[in-house]
Amino acid sequence: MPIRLYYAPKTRAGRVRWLLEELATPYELVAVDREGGECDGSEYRAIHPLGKVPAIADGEQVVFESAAICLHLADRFPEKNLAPALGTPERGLYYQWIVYGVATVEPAAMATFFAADDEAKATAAAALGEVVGVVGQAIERGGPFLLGEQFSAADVLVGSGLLWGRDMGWLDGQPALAEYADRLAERPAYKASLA
Ligand SMILES: N[C@@H](CCC(=O)N[C@@H](CS)C(=O)NCC(=O)O)C(=O)O
Repeated sequence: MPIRLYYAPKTRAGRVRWLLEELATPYELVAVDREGGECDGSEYRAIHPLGKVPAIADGEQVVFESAAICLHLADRFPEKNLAPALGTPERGLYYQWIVYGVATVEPAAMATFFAADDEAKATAAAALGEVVGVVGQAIERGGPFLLGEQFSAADVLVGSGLLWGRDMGWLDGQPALAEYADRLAERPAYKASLA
């Protein structure tokens, strides 16, 4: 039975779809539309208690939270090499970047996106620039990916946020970061995930 991805376009479900494409494993998209789609309101809350996307059903197992789903899927298909081995220095860096993506980059991006006025937006954008600059410095020191030569699920987690920000001009003035985002956007799996 293929993995079911509870999905809505232009949401964090996109990063899970990208990872599934990188894994080249069969999956099924289940449209979540709270206004009358295949999986609306209360029925969907049996899958995700807050009614949010993404979530997956992998056989009987349900997982929600995009980072947890990506960590789980990368481990589930070890032969695809999207996660370093447990207990290695690379695994530590892998955790670092995945958590940095959701716990540090995302809140800074949200603060910029939802800033109430121009002054607040400028302040938030400056803070976001510093936060994503850390990613750019890491790529400059040891790219082309966050773990060096090895592309991993960490690039999907961090990269999905950067690609969203790139479209809003948030990577302007950060050439290493912009090149990293361009490199990710060229991946066939990323392109397939947009279809
Ligand atoms: N931390 C969660 C965030 C999930 C989330 O907020 N999803 C948004 C879309 S990106 C959503 O479903 N919003 C619909 C709603 O809140 O009703 C994750 O990474 O999965």
